[in-house]
Amino acid sequence: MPQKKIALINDITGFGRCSIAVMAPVVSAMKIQAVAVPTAILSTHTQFPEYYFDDYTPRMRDYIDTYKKLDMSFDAIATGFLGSEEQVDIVVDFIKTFKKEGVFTLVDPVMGDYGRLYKTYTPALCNKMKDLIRHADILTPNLTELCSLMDVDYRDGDFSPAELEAMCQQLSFQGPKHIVVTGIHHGKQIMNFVFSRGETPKTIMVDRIGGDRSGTGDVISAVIAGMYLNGHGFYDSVKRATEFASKCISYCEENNVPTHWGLSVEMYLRDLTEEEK
Ligand code: PXL
Repeated sequence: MPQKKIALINDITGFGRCSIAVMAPVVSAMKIQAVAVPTAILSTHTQFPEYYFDDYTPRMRDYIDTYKKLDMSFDAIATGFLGSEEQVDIVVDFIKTFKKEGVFTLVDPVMGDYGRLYKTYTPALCNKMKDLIRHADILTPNLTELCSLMDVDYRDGDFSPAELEAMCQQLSFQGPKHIVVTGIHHGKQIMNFVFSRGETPKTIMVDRIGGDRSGTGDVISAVIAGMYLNGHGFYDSVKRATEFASKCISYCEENNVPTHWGLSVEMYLRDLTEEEK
């Protein structure tokens, strides 16, 4: 079987293990070739008190043009952190060009966390993210992002399964067949709400270990994309992703890794490599 390729449309951040810096090694461990399509270049991510942010929007069209001219193909497309409204149009154009039969798109509508939007995400950019939803097969919002996409007031974890299902249902009508709402606080546990159109939703509970860690969503999206691309079902993909993230988080807690340094995925990448049958 030829190796599969995934286009990672996301930022490149030097320090902090988020986005492409953490997603590329994760999918590589799953024997998938990662192709970086940068949306911005940062020295550290935006949770640090200081960061250098270089919006890559003006150069993205030329960058992507070479892939068009080379008639390049991808097996999957995963989008994440976006730096400007114009970028959403560029990403939609990328998907329209490269999403051929059998290619799936995972959209992580990165916008915020704990009820707060990230500093670079203006209300206009969040609004524009709604355009991207229509092109997603898989959507991986956290609760903050789900509320923002649905124009619902954020409440920390306090949504019933019926409310979550109704919101996912509405989003699913717009495009994505599979949705996982990640990181919902549920007492001492974290709930991940797994929705697939036409099926009864399921939840995956994991123990809450220490505080929330930046980059967790990126690791989870990468494992889901890799698993799904390797032929696993959506629920199994999410389960594997949450288990892997939990293992990395435990390591970080035990070793006092600061919460904004991202997950120490390097310690467990080998767990993701499946042997040939
Ligand atoms: O992990 C989400 C993320 C991605 N990229 C950048 C970020 C963040 C979260 O803060 O700042 C640049």
